[in-house]
Amino acid sequence: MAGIVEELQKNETYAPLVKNLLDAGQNEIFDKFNLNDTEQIASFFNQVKLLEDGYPGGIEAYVKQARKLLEASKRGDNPFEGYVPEVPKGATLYFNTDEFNEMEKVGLENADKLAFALVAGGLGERLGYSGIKVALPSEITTEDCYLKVYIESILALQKATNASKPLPLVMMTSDDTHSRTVELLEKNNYFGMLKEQITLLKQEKVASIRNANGAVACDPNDPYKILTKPHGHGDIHYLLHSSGTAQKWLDEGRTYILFFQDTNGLVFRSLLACLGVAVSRNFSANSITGPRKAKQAVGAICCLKREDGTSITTNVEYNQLDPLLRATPGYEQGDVNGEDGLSPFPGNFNQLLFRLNDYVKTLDVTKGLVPEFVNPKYADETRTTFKKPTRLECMMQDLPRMFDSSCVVGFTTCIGNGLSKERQDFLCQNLDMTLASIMKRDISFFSPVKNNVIDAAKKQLGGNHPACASSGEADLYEINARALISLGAFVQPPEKKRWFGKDGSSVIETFEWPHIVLSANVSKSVQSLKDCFVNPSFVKISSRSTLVIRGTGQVVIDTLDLDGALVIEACEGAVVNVPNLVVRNDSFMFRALYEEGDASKNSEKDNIPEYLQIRGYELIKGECRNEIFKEPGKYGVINEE
Ligand code: UGB
Repeated sequence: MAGIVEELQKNETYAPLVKNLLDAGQNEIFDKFNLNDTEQIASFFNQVKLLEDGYPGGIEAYVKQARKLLEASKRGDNPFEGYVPEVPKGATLYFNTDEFNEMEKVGLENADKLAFALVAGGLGERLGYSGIKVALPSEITTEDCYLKVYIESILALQKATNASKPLPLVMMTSDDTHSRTVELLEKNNYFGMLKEQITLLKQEKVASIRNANGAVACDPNDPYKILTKPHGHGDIHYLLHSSGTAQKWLDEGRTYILFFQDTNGLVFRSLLACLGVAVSRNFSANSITGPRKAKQAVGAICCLKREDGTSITTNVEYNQLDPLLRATPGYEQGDVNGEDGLSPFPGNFNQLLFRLNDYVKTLDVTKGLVPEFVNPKYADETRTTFKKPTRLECMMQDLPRMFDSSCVVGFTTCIGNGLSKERQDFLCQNLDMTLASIMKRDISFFSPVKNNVIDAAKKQLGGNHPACASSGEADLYEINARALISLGAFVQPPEKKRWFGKDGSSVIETFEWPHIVLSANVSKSVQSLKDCFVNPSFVKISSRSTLVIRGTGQVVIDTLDLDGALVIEACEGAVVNVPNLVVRNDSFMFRALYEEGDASKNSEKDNIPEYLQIRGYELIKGECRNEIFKEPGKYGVINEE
C-alpha cells in the first residue's frame, strides 16, 4: 500500500487529496488500488474532490465529526441531556379573524423584501412516485404541479407589493433531482419567472461510514468508488452561505427568507400572517407550525430549558421526542396526546422564516454547518459494527439552535377552520355526527404528500394524518371551501369518499369538498379573496361542483349559484366581472381506479400514470362552463340564454 500512496502523491492533482484522506485516517482506502487502473483512479479522485468541496473543512472535518458523534451514539448519549422540555410560547391565529387579518396586512407591507428557499433534493421514494416531487400535480382538476403553484404564489406577492426587484427563489436540488428540475423549469418557461430570478444550488452527498472508527465505505464491487448518501435538507444553509447568496440577499436589502418543502401546496396561505407575526414580534426565526398528533412523523417545537435558566426554542425530531419526554418528570408517558386529542407541542412543518441579518450572522459563525446527527443501525451489542453503512445527517430546522442568545426564536400556528362557533352550529344542525365533526375540526395550512397508499392507510388507521396524494388534494379543496365559508359564502358540506390502493385493501378516507382551485392572485390573502368574492353571501356552491379561477388578471364575482363546473381564466390586464351567474351542468367528478378486495384485477391496470395511481382515482370531465380571457380588457360573464 505504501508504494501506491507514494506513487499517487507524485501526481500534483492527487497529492493534496491523498494527504487529506491520510490525515482523515483513511489509509485502508488504498489497499485494493492498482496503479494500472488509471481511469478508475482519476474518477476516484474526482469524487474525492467533490466530497472535499461539499463539506466545510472537507473529508477530514467530516470524519472527525463522524467519530465524535459515533462515540456519543455508542455511549447512548441523549443529545438533549441537561435540557428540560416545556411547551413553548408562540402565536396562534385563526384564519380571517381580526388578528389574522391584521398580521396579513403587516406581512404584505414587508413581503417585497422576502427571499425564498425551496429544498427539493429528496426523491419521492416513500410516495411511490418516480418523478421529482415538485413536478407532481397538487390537484388533478387543473393538474398544476407544485412548482407552478409555488412560483405563481411568489409572483403574486411580487405584483401585490410592487416589489422594486424581483423576489428571488433558490431551489436546492441533488444529483437525484437536478437535471429533471432544470428540464421542468425550461419546458415551462420558468412558470413566468425571469430565468435569473431562480438559482439552483445542488447539494452533494456525503461519504458513507462503515464502522465506529469512521472508516469511509467503498462499493464492495468497486474499490475506486466511495459509497455516498444524502446529508439531509440542512445542506441548504451551507449552500446559501458558500455560494454567497444569503449575503447577496442581505446586501440587496432583503429582510426575511422563507424556507419550505417540496410538497405542501398550502404553505403560501399562512405566509403573510406568519411574516406579520415575525416582524411585529421581532422574531429572528419564526417556525410556521400547526396542531400535532402524538407519534405523528412531524417534529415538535419545544422550549428546552437548561439548568442555568437559559433556553432554546427548537425542533425536536419525532424519533427523539418520545425518549426525551419519558426522561422528564411530568412527561413519563412520553409522546402522548392531551385531553384535546393533540400533542401539547406544536408540529414543525419545516416552513421557516428567518430574519436575514441574524441568519447571515449565524452562517458567518457556523460556516453554514447545522448541528448534525448520526443514526447507525448496530449489528452487535458492543455498538462497533453496523448492519449497513451510515452517514452524518442534518436538518434545516436545526439552525436556530446556533442563533446567539439575543435572537428571539418563536413559532406561529395558523388554523384554517374559518367557522365561528355560531356558524358551525348553524351549518351543522342537519348534518350527521361525522360530517358535523368534519365541519367543526381545526385544520392547518400543511398537507404534505409523502406516503404511498399502503403506508398512508396505516397512518390514517392509527389516527394520524395520512400525508399522501389524495389527502393533499382533499385538504387543498377543503382550505379553499373553508376560506369562502369564512367570508360568508354557502358552500355545501363535503361527501365522504374511500379510495382503494392497487392492493385492494389499503384505503384512504377523504372528505370531498367542492373542487375549488383559486389562483395565487386570489388566494394570497384574506383581502385578495374579498376583492374577488365581493358579495360572498350571494355565492352558493354545491358539493358536486368545480370552480377554477386562473390567471394573473382580476376576477370579480358578485352573485354566483354554482351546481356544476365553472372555469374562469383571466390573463394579465383582463378584468372579468361576474355580476349574477347561474351555472348548472354535469360537472367533473373523481372515479375510483381500484376496487376493494380484487388485487389481481387491479394489477391489470398497469398503464395508469403514477400521479393517479398514488391517488386511487381519476378525473372524469363532464360539461363545464369555460370563460377564458386571453387578451387584456374588461369582460362580463352573464347567464347563457
Ligand atoms: N430534502 C432535500 O432537499 N435534501 C435531502 O437530503 C433530504 C430532503 P422529507 P421528513 O413534513 O412533516 C421533515 O424526507 O423526514 C428535502 C422534517 O424533518 O420529506 O419527512 C425534500 O425534498 C420533520 O420535522 O422530510 O421530515 C423535502 O422537500 C417534519 O416537518 C424536504 O427536504 C416533516 O418533514 C423534507 O424531506 C413533515
